[in-house]
Amino acid sequence: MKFTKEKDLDKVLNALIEPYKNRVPDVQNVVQGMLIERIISKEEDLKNDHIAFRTLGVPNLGIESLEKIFMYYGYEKHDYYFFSEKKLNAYWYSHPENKYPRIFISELRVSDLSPQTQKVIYKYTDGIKSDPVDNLDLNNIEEVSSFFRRSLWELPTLADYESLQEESEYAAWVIYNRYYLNHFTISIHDLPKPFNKLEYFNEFLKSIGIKLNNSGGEIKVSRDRLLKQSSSVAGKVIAIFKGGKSMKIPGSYIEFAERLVLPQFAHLNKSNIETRHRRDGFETGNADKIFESTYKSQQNK
Ligand code: OOG
Ligand code: NI
Repeated sequence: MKFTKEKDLDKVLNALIEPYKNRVPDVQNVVQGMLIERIISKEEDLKNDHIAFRTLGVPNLGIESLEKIFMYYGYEKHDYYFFSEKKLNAYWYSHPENKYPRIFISELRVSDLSPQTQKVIYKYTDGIKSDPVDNLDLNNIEEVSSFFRRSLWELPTLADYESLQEESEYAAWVIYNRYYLNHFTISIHDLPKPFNKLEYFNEFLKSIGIKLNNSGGEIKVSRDRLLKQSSSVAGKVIAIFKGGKSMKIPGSYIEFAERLVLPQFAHLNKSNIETRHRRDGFETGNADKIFESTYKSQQNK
């Protein structure tokens, strides 16, 4: 049973990554660059630290709905994070089999927004009368895979998209991009020296033309200094709105993470270091800035 579920999880994760790669040309640029520079010898050498999704905190949707899919495939739920200014909640998840990426799911605290913005969001979500994940057959991989691409609400109008963007860029992102993968994350610490340090890796990224999110500095560092993260600025995708108007809007991005060895394992030999010896989880201060990878302030800089 366990084995079947893991095979299913492999398929679901693949089905998420494929459309993501098509939407984010930077993925190919980074992979090609790493191959040319011989940082990796094949694409499969890349380790995916985590993937992330965004959702709307309204009845029948939100974290509580989306997480059910991953928990069904064996993921376990961990810490809660709160972002007061951006009005978001988030949790992270991990799989006991650590070849699987961690998952970070955030949701917009819709009831904290202005009545006008809430009205725009509810215009799209009011029709959702039951949790769509409850209506999914989680044993049916095709059904689960297509769920992430399927729209749960009507195509937004450009006017609604722009009005959401005024108050919450996150809201605007979700209303158009839905459950498309927001980012995957290249794990840096196991790469060959000197690319295993984010300071150095970022210089490599910039040398191949990757634009980095510099909100709070290019490298976001956790309070314990053991989790370092950086991310690309999301490239634009062509959005076609209801009524046929189109505009280029921020799509998805790539993240890069370096997890340092915990102090209590500092004495271990490099060859004996496993995932459990490194800093796990996430960090509110880092995440708060990483969200901005899809924000105008980063896009237009
Ligand atoms: C997620 C931002 C936070 C992290 O690793 O802390 C994050 C998002 O942009 O949806 O990815
Ligand atoms: Ni992330």
